[in-house]
Amino acid sequence: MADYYRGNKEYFPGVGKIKFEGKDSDNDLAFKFYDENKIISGKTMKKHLRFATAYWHSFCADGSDPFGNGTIRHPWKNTEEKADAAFEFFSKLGTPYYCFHDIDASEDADSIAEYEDNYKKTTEILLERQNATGVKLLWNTANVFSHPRYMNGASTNPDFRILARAATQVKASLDANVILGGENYVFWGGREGYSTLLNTNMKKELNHMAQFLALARDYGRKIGFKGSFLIEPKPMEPTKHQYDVDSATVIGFLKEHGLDKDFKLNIEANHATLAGHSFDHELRVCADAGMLGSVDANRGDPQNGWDTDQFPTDVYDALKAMMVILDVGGLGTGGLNFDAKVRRNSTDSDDLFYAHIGGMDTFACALEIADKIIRDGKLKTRMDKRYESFTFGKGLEFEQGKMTLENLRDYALHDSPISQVSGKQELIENIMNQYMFA
Ligand code: XLS
Ligand code: CA
Ligand code: CA
Repeated sequence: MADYYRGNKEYFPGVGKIKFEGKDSDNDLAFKFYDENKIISGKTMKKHLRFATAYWHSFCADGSDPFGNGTIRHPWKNTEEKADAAFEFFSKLGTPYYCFHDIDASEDADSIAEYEDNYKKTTEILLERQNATGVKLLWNTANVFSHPRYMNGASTNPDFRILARAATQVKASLDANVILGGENYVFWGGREGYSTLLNTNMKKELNHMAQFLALARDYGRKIGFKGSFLIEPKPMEPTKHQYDVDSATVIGFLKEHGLDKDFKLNIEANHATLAGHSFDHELRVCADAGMLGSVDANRGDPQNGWDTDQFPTDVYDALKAMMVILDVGGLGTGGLNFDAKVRRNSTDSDDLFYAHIGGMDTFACALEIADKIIRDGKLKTRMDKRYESFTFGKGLEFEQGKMTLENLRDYALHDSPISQVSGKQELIENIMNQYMFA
């Protein structure tokens, strides 16, 4: 029996199960670093990394861009064939999870009844294939940004009728999620924002968004959704200004509206770049707030100001991300989703495999190195030392809230002359390289 799923037809015939062969292998269709069974600090790589494949980029997108038609022709013709191709791919590659938008997997329709009916049938199709392969749903979401009706937003639309229409998609997506055993549910507000404040009541729109999210939460909990609701920040594109700019903005919004108990964040590396932050900055902000939910591991391009959704290949960047993830005890019910697409001119079907293999190997390397750095504890010792003055005496009293501003002034007045303390950045960066290339 083949160790991968095949429906009525095989969609990736030249490719078998992708196996781990180690760094000296010259088999392009093998993992060089990702060994799913390898134990890293008591847990397999598979359990640490919780990789997911994205339905939309891999099985829907065709390479088209604003200047040209699609270059990639998919052989699947309907919902069932697409699901067969997707699960064949997941099971050959070995990503234990997948993610989808309602209308990636299911056919859209103007009639709500037809849309819901399609989605119910699609859910059965997906469930069958989940059961056949053991591949699980990391998250799904509703695409309430592509259809022209959402041109002014979904939950922040100035027209209540559109907001209600968006609710039908979110409700149906939560229904599907619960049937499929989804571990999270995502909101990405691509058109929740504005293009000019001259026609926008921002306060009203933000209150509507919060109210809408609260209703989605209440409905989800009512039907038995136990996972995390996730908000995915992005500062712009397609909207000029998106309300969920970055982690700090989203966390403030969730707290202001009392949503921080049920909602966490889904951090995308590419969106961090667009927000003018680093990937590890965005992760760290969430981690420190106890709100790191999941990760879209695709990167942007430092020279482009748009969302290139490329597969991650930069081990240094992935390493800094994994250091944050391991530091907070792992991804929990989240995962590393490749919300990434092959380039427009990568037109062979095996390119999709190379892309994912590269991304998975990149994070496998990052995991091993991050684990070593954390276990060695050298960087942690250095960091702790930097803050040593808060561990005793007046520094400790300050941290414990026992000092007033006058106390601080009096302490400073009687303190001995202050000597400079170096941050040692260059040395630390050298140590990082030593770990990477040891
Ligand atoms: C777009 C977003 C989107 C979300 C899911 O930039 O990354 O794909 O992840 O709607
Ligand atoms: Ca993106
Ligand atoms: Ca994303």
